[in-house]
Amino acid sequence: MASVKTVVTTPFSGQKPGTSGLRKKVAVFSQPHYLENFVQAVFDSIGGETGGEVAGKTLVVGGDGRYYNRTAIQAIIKMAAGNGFAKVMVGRGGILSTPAASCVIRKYKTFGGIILSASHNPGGPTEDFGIKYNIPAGGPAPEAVTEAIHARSQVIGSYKIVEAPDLDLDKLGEQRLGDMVVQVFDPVADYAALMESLFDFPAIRAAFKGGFRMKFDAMHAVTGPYAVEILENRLGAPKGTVMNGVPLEDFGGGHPDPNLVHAHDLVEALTGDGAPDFGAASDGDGDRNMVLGRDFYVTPSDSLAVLAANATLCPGYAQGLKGIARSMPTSAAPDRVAAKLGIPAWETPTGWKFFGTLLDAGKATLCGEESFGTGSDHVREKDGLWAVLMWLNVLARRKESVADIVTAHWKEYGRNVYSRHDYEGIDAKAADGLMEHLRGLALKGKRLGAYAVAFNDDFAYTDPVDGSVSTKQGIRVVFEDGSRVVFRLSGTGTEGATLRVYIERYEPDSAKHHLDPQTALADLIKIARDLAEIEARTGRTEPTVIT
Ligand code: G16
Repeated sequence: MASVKTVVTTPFSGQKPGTSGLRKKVAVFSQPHYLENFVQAVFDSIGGETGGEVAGKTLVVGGDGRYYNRTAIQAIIKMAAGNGFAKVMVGRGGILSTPAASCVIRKYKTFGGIILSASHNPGGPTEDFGIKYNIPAGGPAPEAVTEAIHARSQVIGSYKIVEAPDLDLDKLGEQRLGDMVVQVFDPVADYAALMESLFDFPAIRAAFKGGFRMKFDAMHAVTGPYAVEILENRLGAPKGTVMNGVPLEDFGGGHPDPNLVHAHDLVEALTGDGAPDFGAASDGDGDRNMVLGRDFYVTPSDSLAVLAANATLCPGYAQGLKGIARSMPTSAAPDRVAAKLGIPAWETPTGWKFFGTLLDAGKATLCGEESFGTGSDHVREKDGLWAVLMWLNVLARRKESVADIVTAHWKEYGRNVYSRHDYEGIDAKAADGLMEHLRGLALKGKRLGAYAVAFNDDFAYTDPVDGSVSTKQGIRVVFEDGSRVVFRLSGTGTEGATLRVYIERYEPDSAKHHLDPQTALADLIKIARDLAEIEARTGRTEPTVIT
């Protein structure tokens, strides 16, 4: 029996999980006791009254491979042993994409898992690190759990850890740490098998054989090994289909965020006559996706709507959908598909954790967010490669281009013209002041430019399954014709504040569907800037990123 050491510690302020776990600079995480305090707060919170409920249980651990991943994993394994877990399952090399972690937690019915990632934020010694706990259903811990973890972190006085040499994370198979088993497993195999059970692999294989071409940009992040195995090895896409496929601790110095700005290699590859038919990228931890056709960008909101409308072409969804869920700032394009299919459309706050109860209760099958997240009830996280495979399945069966499929969709349903403007790294006080100012406005019945305001509010949500209430989830200004502007502060940044402005207008006239969204939305963009006094309050005249 290895000896369990109880280490005396004192609380750190600010160990409060945000939209998706605790995200801080590496310098913050690598202070003595910082990571350990948070992990002990997790174990205490999920361990019941006495903390003893983790005894004998299995925990999944893995991360996106960023700098500090291996150090954190060694500490977590030793703490799991110190707290009485029977087994830790860790992805080889410490690698485990967020959706693959959810898959493994569910498949092996573990007592949840700990995922190390700061998602799309840059990695490296001076960059970001993150940690979150996922519950046994496979999804991110709901707010009640994250609040309990935060509360515990503020009163913590000690943590338990086994003193032992580091484990070999690169050797598949079982090792022992005292009484606990450490199983190093192939992080790709279970996930790849799940994908194969959902999608028409023979049809996709035939498309590649027939000359269909794609590029997948793994952005030097976690999806590289998954994409190579699934796209190149199992589906027969030519070698080199996966770009930037080797996970690096600093993501090659890039920003692993699959959008038009950061996935520039991919955007370039998909431009021009000789470009491939299809392009896709995923983020640091593999849960986000961006989808492109040749010279054509698909917004995440449209992507969810198109996938929902075509879902029955995929074997895993051939029975139809139970419902579609989207986050509030996501466009209403998926709602139009739900209405046509006669199934419910759900509107939740931003954050994948809010979809969990709907998926568990069988109220929704597909869900998605404007922030490049799409997924289904196959796991309880958004899933980048899953979305790419679903698109491949639809393309292989419909044998049309991405642009033709999306424009035909707009023709049938009308287009929800949509854009998001991000103002990154603004002063946190100025950002809070701006939100307070918006909260105080009474706009109902007023005219702003050509638009009459139907209502404005701060979005609040009552979960239809468990009744939990979440308030202050974003300011909405909704106009009589259904157009709207939405304002919220990002919950995932680590420096200053990021203001997100979401702009949407419904366009039924297909003669106008080709217009650039920035042009089509110009008057609403101006209304949003004026209303929030963005320039006066933040000093910014233009957004940092437009998607
Ligand atoms: C996380 C959540 C997403 C959410 C996004 C919003 O994404 O998992 O569900 O939509 O944050 O980010 P923000 O609060 O910055 O707008 P990820 O990919 O960072 O885990």
